[in-house]
Amino acid sequence: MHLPWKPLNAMLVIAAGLCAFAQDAVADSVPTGLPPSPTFNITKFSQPMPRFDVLPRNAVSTLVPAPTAQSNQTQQPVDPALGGGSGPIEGRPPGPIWAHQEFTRFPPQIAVEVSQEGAKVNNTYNPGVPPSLNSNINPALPFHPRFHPGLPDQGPLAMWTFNGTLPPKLVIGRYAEPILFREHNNLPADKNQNGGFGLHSISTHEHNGHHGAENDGFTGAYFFPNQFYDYHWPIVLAGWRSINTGATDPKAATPNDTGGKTNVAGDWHETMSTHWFHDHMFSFTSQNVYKGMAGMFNIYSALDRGNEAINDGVNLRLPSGTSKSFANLDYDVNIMLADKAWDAAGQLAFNIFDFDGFLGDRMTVNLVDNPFFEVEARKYRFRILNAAVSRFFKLALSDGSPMIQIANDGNLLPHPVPLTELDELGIAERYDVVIDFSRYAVGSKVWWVNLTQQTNGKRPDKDLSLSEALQGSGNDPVVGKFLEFRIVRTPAVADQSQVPDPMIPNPDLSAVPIARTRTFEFGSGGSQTTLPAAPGSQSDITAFVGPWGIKTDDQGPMLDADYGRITAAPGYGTREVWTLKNGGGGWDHPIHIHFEEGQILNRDGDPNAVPAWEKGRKDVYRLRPGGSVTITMQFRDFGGMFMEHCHNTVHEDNAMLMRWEIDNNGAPFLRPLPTPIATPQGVTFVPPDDILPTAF
Ligand SMILES: [Cu+2]
Repeated sequence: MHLPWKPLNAMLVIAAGLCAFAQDAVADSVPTGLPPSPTFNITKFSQPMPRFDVLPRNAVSTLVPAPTAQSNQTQQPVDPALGGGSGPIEGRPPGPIWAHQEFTRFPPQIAVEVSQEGAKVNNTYNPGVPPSLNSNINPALPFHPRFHPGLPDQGPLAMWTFNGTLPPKLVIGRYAEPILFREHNNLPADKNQNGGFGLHSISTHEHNGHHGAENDGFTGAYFFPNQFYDYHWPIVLAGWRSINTGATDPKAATPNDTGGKTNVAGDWHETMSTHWFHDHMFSFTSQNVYKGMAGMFNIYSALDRGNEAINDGVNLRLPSGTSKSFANLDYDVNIMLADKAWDAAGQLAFNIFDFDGFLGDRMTVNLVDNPFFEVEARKYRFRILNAAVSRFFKLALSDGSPMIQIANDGNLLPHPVPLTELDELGIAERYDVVIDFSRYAVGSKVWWVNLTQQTNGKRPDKDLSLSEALQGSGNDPVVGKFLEFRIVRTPAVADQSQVPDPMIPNPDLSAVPIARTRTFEFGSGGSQTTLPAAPGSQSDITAFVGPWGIKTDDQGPMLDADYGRITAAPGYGTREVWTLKNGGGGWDHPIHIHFEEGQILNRDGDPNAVPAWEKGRKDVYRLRPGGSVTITMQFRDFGGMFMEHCHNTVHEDNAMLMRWEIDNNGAPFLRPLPTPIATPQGVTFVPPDDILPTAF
């Protein structure tokens, strides 16, 4: 409360009278804790599902000012609502520690420039496909920021998105083509202008980019209205410093523009495909992501190039299309699942009082309510993202027929897995599946059904059978059919796609010695050891108090988040084994570890308990009630500070998050790294306020 930009916890927000919902009006309505979202008489499957809005890929020369390795500290006046005075135009922390690592080696080749702002009409929608492949949506018509044509437009304070518009945004990238992602913060300078929830300071995480920490959206490296932040995404294969350094392995390659490919350094077993990016503001991630700060990022490679016709012995030829050398979206569809709620005026609503988690009572796909999607009678790939705050989804087709899971999180699996019901999809997890619609008659319909009933933010109640879910659940309106596939025609061009086996085997770490083992227990009853602190001091800014916490290596209390605390510091280049334990209480926690992809060695100590769809690389590990997951990772290529946290974002915000960093025992990363303290007038650095005994 001492600084106008200090993150406020919900209790302080109540005290300040900022909340849109009087607490006594929250009459325990299931599942939202809010009055039920009024239907406005809209019906399911009465509007088309929009494909994502593809962000322009511009020349780097279009960026003014030009991007720089170190943060651009050119001064500008600061709005009085942010304390006045002057401050830097770029919110990235200054100096060499937060300079883009390997900026000269991997100079940006593509600029993607976005603005975080309030909802407005989209007049430049680019779905990347013709209307025939987008349920006949005419992209030339204004696209309104609304969940359904029968609902009002979202106001600029209710919804904050990339470029302020819908549909959600898609970035197209490929290996060896570094992207400079410049994000402008055009949110209101007055933090109270938030429609009842959300915070105007932001930090965008490219989940799970293998980039330097300065580009990871560190929770404490946030920036303010009227500033920008340059994120440098080099898009390199992990291991590029030590494996295949001569770029001679033909499977480690990137698609060129003419149907061929160019070799790149690194381990092809680390090739990634389906990412997303989202806000990571300290203690406000749940509210900001719910408000719309989320997009997806498809990464293309010679293995997964997004062209199903090129037969070069490397290309896996997954469903996509044929017209472009790479990144055909015709039959490769991004899907963002999120439950939402709205108030009596139809404006997005959020319950900031429930620290167990927040659930909506309306299902959205690509941020519209229960839509339909027209498909051809052929194979499609769907990249399914769970972008909910606290909800798990379990998907089946309404006729009980199979899907083929080909990827988990960002990574193609070693082998495709046919499934009639997918596993529960935890928050932030991604499952890529292939559905073959050629088995259906033209004119027929089939639906995606959510089988998971959830009425509490802690965890799912239960998974229903398909027949039960098709009846719906009186307790949970998000159970049941949520997307209608309409099989509208046979394809004009024969389906040339394949689902090959094998796809991408795991990297072989067996020759890398295990340097350390660590244990992290996730549970309730968190406490904060660095508070109370003097007003305006480091811990007062970096630490938070909430019911959730993490206990490390069985030492001390279950600790609340403090991004000034170093919890773990694996040595650069080393391999470690981490066990993630559920602290009990029947909760489930989807745990996200930034930067490095992990392999699950066992569940609950049993290597045979790892299901086939979890046998690839992962970045989110669902613990399941009472369970544990043991994983292995290698820490390499870049340095800096990263995070590990629950991706039930309400748990993350209150305060189940910790900082780890890669220890190089000296330059260029320093030991330990100083903590950035963000203010609109500039970022300063302070030493860590706490280092756990087993960190280094
Ligand atoms: Cu959790």
